[in-house]
Amino acid sequence: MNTTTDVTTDARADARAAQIADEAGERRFNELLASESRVEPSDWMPEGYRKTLIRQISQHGHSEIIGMQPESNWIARAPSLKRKAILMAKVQDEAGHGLYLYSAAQTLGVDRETMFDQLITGKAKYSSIFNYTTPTWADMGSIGWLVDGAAICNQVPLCRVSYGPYGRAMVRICKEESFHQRQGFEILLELMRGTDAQKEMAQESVNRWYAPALMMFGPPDEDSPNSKQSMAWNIKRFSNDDLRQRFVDMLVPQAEILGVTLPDAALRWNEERGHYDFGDLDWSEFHEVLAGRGPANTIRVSRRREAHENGAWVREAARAYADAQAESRRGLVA
Ligand code: FAQ
Repeated sequence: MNTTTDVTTDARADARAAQIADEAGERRFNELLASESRVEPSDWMPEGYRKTLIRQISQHGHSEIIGMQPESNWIARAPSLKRKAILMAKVQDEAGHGLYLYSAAQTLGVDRETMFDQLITGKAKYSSIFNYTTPTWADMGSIGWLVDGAAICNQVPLCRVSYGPYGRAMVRICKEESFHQRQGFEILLELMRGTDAQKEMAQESVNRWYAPALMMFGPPDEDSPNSKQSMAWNIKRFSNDDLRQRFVDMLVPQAEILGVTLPDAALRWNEERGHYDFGDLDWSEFHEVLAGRGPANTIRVSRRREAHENGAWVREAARAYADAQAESRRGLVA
């Protein structure tokens, strides 16, 4: 009996079978991408694809969760009961978006505790925009109009992302984001139809949010290390600069209706290109914010950490309840 030879032969056969399965999986994966079909959790996928999706979806989920903070700052101070109810509903929607996104990321094999941990220890990124403060009521208008507006431009193409659970989550998220954008526009419109002080408040807020909103699309294409591969995998459908251009083209006529001035002296229609030209952004500010040195990075992460710690008893209770339910189901089966 030659056990060593048998084991080696078995290992070789297993490796060969795994290789054949990988080759077939890769062929099918490439076919799915070529035919604009969805890749589902049970399908074979390259490790890099899986990691890229986990990175992007979890960052996106974290952005929704951290993005609740700048607006929740105004729930208790909203100028009327109607505004308070609308703002509460919007912030709740953002919590919901975070949960859909975390669920989509979980289908790729990362658990929620790991994602939460990365967020509260400052290891995970979330959108730069939520590190800016909201000192005035008009900021609720600017967040809706500019931040949700940028989010829609970026996220409508994500409804066609190649990964099924992410694309399906995005369909619902985008419907809610477009409502959010309109409510922000309406806040600013009402302020711009108000007193001089209200008009000034709206303009001052737009002045602060405009450039950071343009930076939400990420660095210029030549400095975007992930774009090329993400576009080849049908994760990103347009480059950062293309989406930024679309956003500016969308904003200019809306700013005219509002009567606000976009704070960019270089902004003008370019007949030849069929687009608006706009000025350079201060990318050093973007990198400062990403490095944790934005106006509100510290407070955003520490608030989230506090909320997570304060919610420990809820997680414990939910776990105990789930265990009791499972136990009673086992009792019924036995
Ligand atoms: N902030 O190579 P790229 C919302 C990072 S949700 C922070 O171009 P990629 C709803 C990037 O992660 C807003 N980091 O990267 C709402 C990468 O770093 P890494 C969030 C940024 O992934 C509204 C590095 O720079 N939306 O607003 C940012 O191909 C109102 C190099 O960049 C999404 O997440 C940034 N702005 O493209 C909630 C949409 N930009 O990871 C409340 C999905 C870039 O290699 C109130 N995400 N970085 O260490 C995406 O489309 C993409 O991930 C991009 C970045 C476009 C954000």
